[in-house]
Amino acid sequence: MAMLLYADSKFTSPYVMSVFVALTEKKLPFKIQTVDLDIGANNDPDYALISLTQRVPTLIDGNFALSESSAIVEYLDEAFPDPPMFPSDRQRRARARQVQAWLRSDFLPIRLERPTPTIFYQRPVSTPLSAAAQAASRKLCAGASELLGHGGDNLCGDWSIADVDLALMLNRLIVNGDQVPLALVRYAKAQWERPSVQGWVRRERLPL
Ligand SMILES: N[C@@H](CCC(=O)N[C@@H](CS)C(=O)NCC(=O)O)C(=O)O
Repeated sequence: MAMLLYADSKFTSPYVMSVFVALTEKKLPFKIQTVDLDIGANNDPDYALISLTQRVPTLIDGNFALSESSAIVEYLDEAFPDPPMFPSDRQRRARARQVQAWLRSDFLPIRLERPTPTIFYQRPVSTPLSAAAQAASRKLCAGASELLGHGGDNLCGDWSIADVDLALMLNRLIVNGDQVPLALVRYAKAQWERPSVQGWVRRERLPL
């Protein structure tokens, strides 16, 4: 039976994107059910019965419902190991998970001032970054440059889902014309060309 992915109706959630990419990479059959976050449909009692967090993404696999994007991707990776979403080497895998957790728990000023509709609806903003967002941007670029200092195409050797998450965060800055080192721009661009990522980027979207 096809799995069901609950997604935001405008397809701008970076967390839904991460799960979409994992399902697509693994060529798993799945359907998408949209939830209109603009009207708070995620707080409807019916959705709360399905989604413990009342957020998207939530994945339904048979009678099992799971929220939190990184938990979903790890679940998929254990249930359907091929192709893997994380490096096989333990320390590289830990690094990929660290990056995922870091991107989800930090960089709030960037997320607020450079929201994902600026990427997926190609509507860059002209407001300069606040001092807090500039500091977050410096931290992000320093960390990403350090992680990619090996000169390879991916964060942790082989491609992993953390590359998608990092490219998304960098693109928040890049598409809005904020300063990002050229090596990171090239990295984000290459990651963005991945067919599974393009499958999300090119989705038909409702008007903003
Ligand atoms: N940590 C969660 C974050 C999920 C999240 O923040 N989803 C947003 C959309 S991007 C949402 O559902 N917002 C609605 C709300 O919180 O009311 C994950 O990784 O899945």
